Amino acid sequence: MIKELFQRYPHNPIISINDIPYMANSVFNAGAIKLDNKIFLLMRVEDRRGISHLTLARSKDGINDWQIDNQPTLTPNPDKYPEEIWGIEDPRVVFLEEKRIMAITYTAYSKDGPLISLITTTDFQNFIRYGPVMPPENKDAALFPIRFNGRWSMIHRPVSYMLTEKANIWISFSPDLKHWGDHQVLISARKGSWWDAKKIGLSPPPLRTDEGWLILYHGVKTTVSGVIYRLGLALLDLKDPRNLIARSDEWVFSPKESYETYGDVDKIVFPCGWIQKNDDILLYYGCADSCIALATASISELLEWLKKHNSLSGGKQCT
Ligand code: BMA
Repeated sequence: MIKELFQRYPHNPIISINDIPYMANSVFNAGAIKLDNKIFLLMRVEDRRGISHLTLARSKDGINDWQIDNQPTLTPNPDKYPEEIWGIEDPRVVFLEEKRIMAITYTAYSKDGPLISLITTTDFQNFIRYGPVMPPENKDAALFPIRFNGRWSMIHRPVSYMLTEKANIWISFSPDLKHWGDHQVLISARKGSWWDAKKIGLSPPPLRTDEGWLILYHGVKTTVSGVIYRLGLALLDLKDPRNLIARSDEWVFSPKESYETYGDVDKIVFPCGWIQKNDDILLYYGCADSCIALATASISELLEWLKKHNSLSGGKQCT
């Protein structure tokens, strides 16, 4: 059998609703970060009303013995932040090296649609809320850990239904994390029967490698039996992330196991976090909007594969 690039942990899922110490509907899409030699997952938990909040889990090896908070870590605060009325979802956690703080970008589900909000913290106990940083409709945002020519940079995914049926990945810049500009399209959704036609969005935050910023993104294909969320790879220039160096033609990970194909929303793999351990990565992904699973991959193998499957090279560009 041909070896897949991502290997599923054999005892998946690693966290499901029965592990949550209070009543809720589902636990899925989690941001991930390593702190004080522990791996932290900031998990999206959907309550039984349908409103999501974020709850922290921690483990020494990032695989077993997850200690989960007895109560939500971050709850929507619609009194002060009305855009959080229908919940907070899908966090991406990035350590900002120069400030030595964690930046959490997440979806706030407002009455005008989903938008991007930002929170910073050093300890997951005290939080500084920046409020909305991108207006609706927008999702799937993460910061880069460093500045580029003095400016912070964020990848995100706005949606416009005016002229295009597609939703593309964008990149923007800010001097202070609060005010964002110089917006431009970074990666476009493909068309027709492609696995990433229709909608694409950043999955975990960009990962720095010797060859560039490694991007894992989700692509949505619409079929008569519903949507399929799969994952593909891209690479951005280390010094100027506006330059797309490579983009995979094929997907690299797709729903296959029963916990990925059946749940509140079928056929979804949705990572919001990954942790680097030397050449390996631990990828944490939401499955069918119902539980959290783990897959591993080798960074050098991903980069090697991406070179061979780069749809931007050799005139193979096909949309
Ligand atoms: C996306 C996001 C994710 C969700 C996925 C599948 O738009 O809202 O939170 O996992 O849809 O339902």
